[in-house]
Parts: sequence; structure tokens; C-alpha cells
Amino acid sequence: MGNSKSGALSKEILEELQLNTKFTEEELSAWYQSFLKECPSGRITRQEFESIYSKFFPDSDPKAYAQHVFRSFDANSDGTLDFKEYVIALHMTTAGKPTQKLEWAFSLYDVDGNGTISKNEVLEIVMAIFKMIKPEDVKNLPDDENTPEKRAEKIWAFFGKKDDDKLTEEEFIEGTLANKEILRLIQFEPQKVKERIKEKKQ
Ligand SMILES: [Ca+2]
Ligand SMILES: [Ca+2]
Repeated sequence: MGNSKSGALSKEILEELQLNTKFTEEELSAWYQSFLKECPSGRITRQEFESIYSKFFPDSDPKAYAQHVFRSFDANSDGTLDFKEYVIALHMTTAGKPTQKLEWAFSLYDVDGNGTISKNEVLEIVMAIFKMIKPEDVKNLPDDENTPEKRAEKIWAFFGKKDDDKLTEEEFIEGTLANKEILRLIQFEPQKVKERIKEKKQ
């Protein structure tokens, strides 16, 4: 491996990213150069991240959801996303295997990061998702999932949990893989945003 043209991207980070994603050294190096052009500091702040979301959801309030996504991407909890966190996040949410995406979804729903999901945490994320759905689209939702409370209730019931129970990561992933309805209810796929962010940084 060795490398003459890695620019500012250290060999350690490069190797780690190649190991954890399917991107090549050339792709990663080129991507890093454009990342630095957009973010000269080499880091994306929470505010920058929120403003990217805001541009795509001008008619709704994506702030809460953006904050949760940011938290789940900020692996070392230092309040910024560096290139490594950013690439791993994009890989997990777009190119990763279904189980990797669900591991990410688990970390999104585990708001306090204690390793299990409570019914309240489900409600908190579902509330954030609802703020991104346009009012006219909410009207078209089925009766039993047209408020955050009902939707959280429905998700929780699918997992067969009582109010005070907790979901482990294994239960969350197995349950979601086994039931497409759960998968549909837990996600809000901001595909457009993800593609646009990727485009912008490439
Ligand atoms: Ca960080
Ligand atoms: Ca938790």
C-alpha cells in the first residue's frame, strides 16, 4: 500500500476506511480533497449539518431529526463529524448491508446511548420524523399511525413489548428483519438529502 499521493489523509485512517467500507483508496483520497474544499476545517459542525437538512425540508422542521442523525454519526461524541465519521456514516446508511443499516438505526433510536431502546425513545424519534412529514401527507396516513403516539404504539406492539420493557440491539435487528411493517414504520428515508449531501461533497 504505501502512498505517495494520500495528501492530508493519514495512512491509518485510509486503511481503516478501506477495511470498513468498500471504497477504494483512489475514491477515498479524491473524496477527501473535495471534503476539504467544502469544509476547510476538516469537520462538519452540528449547525452545518442541520442547515443542510433545512435546505431540503423548507416546509417542515427537520432540526430534531437532523440532531439525532448527527448524534448517531458522531462516533466519538465530540460535537463534530470528521471525514472518517462522515464516510462511515454514509457507507452505513447508503451502501451498507441491511444489518449494518439496522445497527445504525438502533443507534439512532437509542437516544441516551445506554445499549437498549425504551418506548419513550421510540416516541422521541418518531416525533422528530413527524416534524419532517408535510401536513398534507400526514392526512394520508392510516388511522393507527397518523400521530407520533399511535405510530410509536404500533411499533412497540409489533415488537411484542410491554410499556416498561426495553429492546436490545439483537431484538431490534431481528424483529425488523422479520417484519417489513416495522421497517417501514421506523424509518424516514431522506434519500434525497443523502444523495445531495454526497453529491455536494464529491
Ligand atoms: Ca466526532
Ligand atoms: Ca436507550
